[in-house]
Amino acid sequence: MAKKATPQKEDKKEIDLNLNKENSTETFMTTDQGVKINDDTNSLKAGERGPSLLEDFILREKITHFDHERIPERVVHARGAAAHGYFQVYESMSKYTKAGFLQDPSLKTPVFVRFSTVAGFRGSTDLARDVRGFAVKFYTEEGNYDLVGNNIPVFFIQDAIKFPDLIHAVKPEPNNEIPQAASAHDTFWDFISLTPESMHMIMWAMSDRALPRSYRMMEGFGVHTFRFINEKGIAHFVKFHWKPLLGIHSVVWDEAQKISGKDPDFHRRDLYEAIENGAYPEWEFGVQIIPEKDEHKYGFDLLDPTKLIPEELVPVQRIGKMVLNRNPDNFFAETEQVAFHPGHVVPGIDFTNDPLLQGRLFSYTDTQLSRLGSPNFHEIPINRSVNAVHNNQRDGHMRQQINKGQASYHPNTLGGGCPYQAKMSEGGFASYQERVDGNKVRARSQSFMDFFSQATLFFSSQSKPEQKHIIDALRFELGKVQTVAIRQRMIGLLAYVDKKLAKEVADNLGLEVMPVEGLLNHNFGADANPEDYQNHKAKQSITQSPALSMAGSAKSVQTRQVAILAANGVDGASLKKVKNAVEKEGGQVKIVALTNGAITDNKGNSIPVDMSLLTSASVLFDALYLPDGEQNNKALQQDGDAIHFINETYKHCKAIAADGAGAELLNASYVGMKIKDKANDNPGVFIGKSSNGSIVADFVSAIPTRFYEREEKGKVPA
Ligand code: HDD
Repeated sequence: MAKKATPQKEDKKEIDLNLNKENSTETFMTTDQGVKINDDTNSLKAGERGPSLLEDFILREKITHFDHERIPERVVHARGAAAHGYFQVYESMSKYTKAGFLQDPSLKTPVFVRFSTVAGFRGSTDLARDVRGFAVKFYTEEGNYDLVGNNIPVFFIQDAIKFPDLIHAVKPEPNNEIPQAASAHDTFWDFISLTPESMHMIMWAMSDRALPRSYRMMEGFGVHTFRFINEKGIAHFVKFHWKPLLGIHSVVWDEAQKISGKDPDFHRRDLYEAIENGAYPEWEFGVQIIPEKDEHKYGFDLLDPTKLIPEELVPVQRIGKMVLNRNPDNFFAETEQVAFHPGHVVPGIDFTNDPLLQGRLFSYTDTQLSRLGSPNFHEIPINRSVNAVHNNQRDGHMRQQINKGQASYHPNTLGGGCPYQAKMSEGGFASYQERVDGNKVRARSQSFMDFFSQATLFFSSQSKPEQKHIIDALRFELGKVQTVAIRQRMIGLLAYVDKKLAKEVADNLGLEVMPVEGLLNHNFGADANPEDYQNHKAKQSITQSPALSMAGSAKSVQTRQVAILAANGVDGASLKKVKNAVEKEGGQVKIVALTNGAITDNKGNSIPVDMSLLTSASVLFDALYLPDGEQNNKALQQDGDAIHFINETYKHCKAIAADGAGAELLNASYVGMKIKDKANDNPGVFIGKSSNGSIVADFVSAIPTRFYEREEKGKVPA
């Protein structure tokens, strides 16, 4: 069980941000120069019907500012949402690292966390099939530490030099900018089919991990192997994890596509509302620690970002907790302008030679220069360190700091030698002294040449429904690819992962499984001999890793959304009973009715409606309850949207309960046919009487569960 966090006393970052906050309440409107404005709605003109005058500084200022409001969006991870919070370590990690924020369990380190999709533009949908960014900025007393990770523990490529190619391939195609926020197109799969190292990541990206139910219900990973360094200078390798306390949950693909239409802000809204409602998202911080002597113990290279260390081999120690408890005040100022960088480290944490990480260490500052426009982006309030900044960097666009004194160089005497360099004992950062020896070569290590064994491990570790979803995702994605040769090459690659998987995808595409010709030729320099770079499928010490499956994840009703379909005449007691039971467990209930406004129950009481069938959809909920009442159920039976709502809830394998006459409404839907089918045991469908309590507890505990068994019983028309 997670340990309880102590209440927050003082958040240094919040205090720091407050210095820049503006509040217009009870104030006069002014120009940017502070001059009070008398008329903000009419421009200055030569006569009421005459031309506007250049002299109108109020008009010019307002329009000029507007004209320059936009900045370039992030080249990747453009769409995201963020929140403030804090991190607290459970016990001192001094044995492994001297990082100050990992020493003292009573210390709360402020954090700002941004979640994102990768491929879509800023205005794209949250529910794209995509990797999710999980970037954490720790405002530590020793400066900013950024853990810029994803919700998937591995990556597509082994070397940063291929990153622009990967991203060009996945982004909308350059001739017509189609498709938006989707990998299901020719250029992506063309690149992937020529990049066998991506196959492990592809298994993850085609799994339901790429369709999170909520940012609050996904894991985070630092991906690369990093180093912890303790006070004595002793290093350990470390992999970072974030474990969500609500468990890991996903939606299904059909649902994701529909959410994208019904509420493209689904994840953003979910995060924002959870925090506004005081249901603060929480993750435990996990580490896998590997002594340096074990560097070559695992049959794969710790520097290879397409590999993970199975938790069954090196357990994840949960060493602290992160709580997100405050929404940003201003999306642009905070969420948009925050600048993360894997190179923002503090003493006690250092890099490894992972060639993907090494390239990232260049890219992030570089991209901020074009995105935020100045080397002074560290002075933007959301980015500035809570530890004071003193150095000889000077000037540049939009400089905020007013550096005093004559000397802006080091060494100096005129400034008294200040600012001083800090000894390691005074907290100065000194890079880990790793011995490195080698020829200067443009090459990849032979130890990276195992492209498939962990892809196979991942696929074999999935539950049956999870495997089915991967197969369906590949059928969908490759089915959207127009070039048959690309589909064929992909089938060939999939056969290296799992023959049955390849066959099932091939059958759907009307193709045969055939070996890939010249599989690896494309991955090396023009003069390289492909024979030197053949895949060696390494023997794995395990064939199953249950931690890779979401099937056994913790399930909590907290913050889950339940729809109650109701109309006039609803049995008020039946409605209230389930509403109260759901809310008692921390779930939320919305009354969905034929129209907005209010409905009247069987006792004449008015019940406010939360959403009409027009403005809601089953895909926005986790479960459905049909309360008792003759009149209301008759009215709903006549409504096609109500029937569709039920069918779709069933199709997406969610819990459904029907109380008393609610069963008649259920019978009028497709589910009715399933109920009559004696061979079907109707998992997740609860029919009975709420008055004797028979269905309430079963339904409530089923809310976070998906009953994927239903998918084996044929497709639901919805
Ligand atoms: Fe990256 C943004 C995560 C590889 C170059 N990356 C970015 C963000 C996340 C990641 C979460 C969004 C940060 C935010 O919310 O502002 N990136 C990763 C992970 C990778 C990875 C986990 C592999 C393990 N990235 C990667 C490579 C390169 C980049 C190999 C370039 C060589 N990433 C960038 C970038 C971005 C970025 C272009 C775009 C916006 C930004 O940095 O601030 O520099």
